[in-house]
Amino acid sequence: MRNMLTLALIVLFTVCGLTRSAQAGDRPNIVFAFADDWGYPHAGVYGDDIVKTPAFDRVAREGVLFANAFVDVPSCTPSRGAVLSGQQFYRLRQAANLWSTMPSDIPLYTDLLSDAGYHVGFSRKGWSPGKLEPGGRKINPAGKPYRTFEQFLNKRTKGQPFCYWWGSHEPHRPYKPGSGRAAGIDVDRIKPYPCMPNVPAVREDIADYYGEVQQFDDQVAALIAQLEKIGELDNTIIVVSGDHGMPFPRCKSNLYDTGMHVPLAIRWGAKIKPGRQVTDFVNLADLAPTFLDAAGVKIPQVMTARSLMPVLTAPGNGRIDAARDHVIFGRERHCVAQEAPQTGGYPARAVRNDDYLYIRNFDPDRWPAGTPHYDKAQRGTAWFGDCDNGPSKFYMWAHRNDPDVKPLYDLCFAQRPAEELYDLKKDPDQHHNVAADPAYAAVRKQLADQLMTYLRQTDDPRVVGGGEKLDKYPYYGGTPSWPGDQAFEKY
Ligand SMILES: [Ca+2]
Repeated sequence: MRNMLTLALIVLFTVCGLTRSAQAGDRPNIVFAFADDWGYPHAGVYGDDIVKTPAFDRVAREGVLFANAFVDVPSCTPSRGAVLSGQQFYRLRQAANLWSTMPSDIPLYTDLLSDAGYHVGFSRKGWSPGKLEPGGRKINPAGKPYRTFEQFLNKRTKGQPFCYWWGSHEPHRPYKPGSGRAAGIDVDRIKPYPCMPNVPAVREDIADYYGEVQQFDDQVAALIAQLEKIGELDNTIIVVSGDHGMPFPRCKSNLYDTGMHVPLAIRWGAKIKPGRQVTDFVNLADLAPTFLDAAGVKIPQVMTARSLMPVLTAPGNGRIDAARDHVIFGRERHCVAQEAPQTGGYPARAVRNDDYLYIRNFDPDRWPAGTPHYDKAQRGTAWFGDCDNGPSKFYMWAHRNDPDVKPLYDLCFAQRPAEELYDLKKDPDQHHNVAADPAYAAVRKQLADQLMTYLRQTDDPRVVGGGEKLDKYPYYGGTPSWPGDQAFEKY
């Protein structure tokens, strides 16, 4: 009899798409604080002793810190689309690109949680930039818009679990020159990633970026304070991360760690043992099935990402799940920045594990940062349109023929071969491509096979056919363009 009752309950919860943890009053809230262009390792808890991130550090200290979190795409719209859909970006049709649309038939965790009774909303930058209408959606994929967290909270019914997306505008460009220094950033101690020249113009630019990272962190602190005030802190899954790396040359819109590797910390009251540090490889698309799993909502089969729940609830440190030993990611169109009349982006995919980064560039005739040409009447449409305009880019252009700068300029802006392979133990900065070195032939083949097998299994149109469509979808935004000769005078 008891067995029959148990069976009946299992059937009941299965029919409702719910598991035991999803019973009324037992479901966690979700607060996702998502920075715009915040790269690894720019947080105190990761050892950066220049930028101050006490709120992020607290989430890590009271929860779990991830050493190997990567975005799915180093570009705002598709990175956010992958997080929301739990799918590889190349399966999202138009939404694989920047300034696109999100087709309404793609399931998103936000909609599924809303259907399951959650109060769902966002403030500031949600799924963006893009247009809703062409995809047939009425509201932002991140939920209904609210000006503040408090206004969002005021609209929930008593006892209703909530799912909130705080999309900061920081540290996206433009920056107010000198704002980092004014915020107390120690400019002279800044060490740029080695792909950029270590000169005052670049350090000042990074200081301004750091200043905005601190502004984002202040916002995270305010979210935590609000949760404490309403007594929901310990029943809330707080996730803090960024949508891709910093908006600097060879960073944002690139498949190197400088574009893909992001901070990630998650706090969830007593459910996560405090102070844990894990090395499991995470693709931020994993957040969608994680949130559904935590809420007891069935994970749609189309989701290619995997729930992090086993990693979150395990007690240990280091590598929790042996299968989480790599991530696969890529990019398509960031801006419309190739030689006209090419309307596509820079199609590429990659696999990253503990030891290697292997990148497959599908069309090496294209330009990874966009065309260097800027004369509209001649050939180009946008001058390095995939790299945000700013002092570091301007400095490198102004000094591109200097012997010290030329090799770095080429790393950032020159064309790249079809295959890139980096030996991370010897070359953590990923500057020395060994794909053509016979000593690495076996490794190169093993990684290429692993990547291609996965892309085929997950119906990547660049591999199974139809990839040219990704070049032709409408682009609804603008592209950084030639700023005029006067922009370089001070460098
Ligand atoms: Ca962004």
